[in-house]
Amino acid sequence: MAAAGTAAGRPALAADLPADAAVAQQVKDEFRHGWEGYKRAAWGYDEVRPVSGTRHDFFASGHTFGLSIVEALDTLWLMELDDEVKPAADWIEAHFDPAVDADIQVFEAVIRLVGGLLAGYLCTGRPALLARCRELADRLLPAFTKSPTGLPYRYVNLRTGAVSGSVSPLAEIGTNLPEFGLLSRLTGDGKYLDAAKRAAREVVARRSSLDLLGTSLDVESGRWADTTSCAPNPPVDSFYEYLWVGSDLLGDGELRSWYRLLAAAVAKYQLEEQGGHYWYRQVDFATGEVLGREQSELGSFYAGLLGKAGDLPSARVYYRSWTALMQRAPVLPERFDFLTGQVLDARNELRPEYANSAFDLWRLTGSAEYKQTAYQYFQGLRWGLKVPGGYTIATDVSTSPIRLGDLTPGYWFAENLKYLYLMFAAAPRFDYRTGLLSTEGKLLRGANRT
Ligand code: DMJ
Repeated sequence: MAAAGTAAGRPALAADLPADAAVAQQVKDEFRHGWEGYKRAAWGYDEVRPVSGTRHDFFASGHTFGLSIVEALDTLWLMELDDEVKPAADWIEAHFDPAVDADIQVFEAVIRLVGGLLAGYLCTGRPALLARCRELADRLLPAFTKSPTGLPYRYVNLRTGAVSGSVSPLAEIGTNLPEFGLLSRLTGDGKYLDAAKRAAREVVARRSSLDLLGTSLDVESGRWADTTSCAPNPPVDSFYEYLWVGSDLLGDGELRSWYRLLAAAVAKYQLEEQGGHYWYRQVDFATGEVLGREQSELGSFYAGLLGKAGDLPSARVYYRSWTALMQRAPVLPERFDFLTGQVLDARNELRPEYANSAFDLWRLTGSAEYKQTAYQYFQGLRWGLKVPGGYTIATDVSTSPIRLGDLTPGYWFAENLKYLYLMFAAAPRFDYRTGLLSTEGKLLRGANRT
C-alpha cells in the first residue's frame, strides 16, 4: 500500500493565491456546480449520486428528509444565492416530515437536521422551520428520556418512539449540546438542553483516574463497552468539540471546565511528536498504555478546536502536520498509521475537517498561511473529486487516476465550501466577530439579517 501522503498523481498547485474576491467567486461557482447536480438528479431526496445521476436515502431506505436541502440552506443564504434559498425553504415547509416510521440515527438527525433547521430559521426568519425543528427534536427526545442513565440510545423510531442501539460511541452521545441548547433558548422550553447536559455530565462522570474517556458506553448499564481513549479521532471527536462549542454558545462555565480537564489529559497521554509533527495515539483510558497509532482524517478538525480553546501553539503544529501531508497528496485517505505511514483506509469521503480548521485558525490569527493552504485544499478538491454531475467521494485515492465513488454526502453542502467562502468573501451576512458554526458547519450564531 502507498504510504500516506505519497498517493500517485497530484494537481499542479497554483503558487500564487488569487485575490480574495476571485477565490470567493470560484468557490461559489463550485458550490453552484454541486447544487445544480443535486437539483437535476435528486431534488427532494437526501443525497445525489453525481456519477450515475441517481439518489441515495441517507437515514432510512424508502424515506427522504430532503437532507441535502436542509444541509445547504444556510450556505445558500450566506452565499447570497437568493434564487435558491426560497425554493429550498419552501420545499422544507411543504415536504419535510419529522414523523417517518423508521429507526433514525439520533446523532446524525441532530447535527444535520435539527442543526440545519435551526440555521435555516436563523437565516431566513421563517417560523415554520423552527416549528419543524421542534417537532423533530420532540420525536428524538425518547432516545434520552427512555434511557435509564440519560445517555441516549443510538436510534429512535420517529413515528412510534421505540428506541434501539444500546451501545453508543461518545460522539453520538454528546454531539447535541449547542443544537438542543439553542432550541431551548428559542422555544423557552428547557427540556432539550436538560437532556443534552445530563448526557454530557454522565459521560464526564465516568472518566478514568487519568481524566481520559473510553470510546463507547452501554447506555442501559452505564458501563464502558470500549475503554480505548481514541480522541480526537472518531467516534469520539465531536464529544470534545461540543463541550467547547456548547460552552461558547451557552456561556456555560461547567462545560468549559470539563473541556479543559479532558483536553489536558489527551495532550498528556495521547499527543505524540514524530519528526516535528503532532499526531494523537490510542491509549488505554485507565493505564495510558499505548494501543495504536491510527490517525483518521476526521481528526484534523482538532487543530481548529485547539486554537479556539486557546492552545494556538499546538493548533499550529497539528495543522501543519496535516498541511505537510496535503501538499504531497492533496486528496487524503481516510485513515493511516502515523508511525509507519501505512494507509489503513484509502477512501476519501469528501471530508471538510481540514478546511474547518483552516477557517477557525484564520479567524483566530488572520494569518495568510491558512488562506494559502485552504486554497490548496480547494485545488485538490477540484482536481480530484469534481465530476460533471457535481462532486463525489473516492473509493481509492492511492491509484492513478484516483478511483471515484458515486456520492455527494449531504455535509458537503453544509461544510467544505462554506468554510472557504467565509474565509475569502468578506460575506456581509456573516458576523465575523460573533459567528458560531456547529460541527456540521451550521450557522448557530451570527446571521446578519438586516
Ligand atoms: C460531518 O457530518 C461532521 O463534520 C461531523 O462532525 C463529522 N463527520 C462529517 C464530515 O466528515
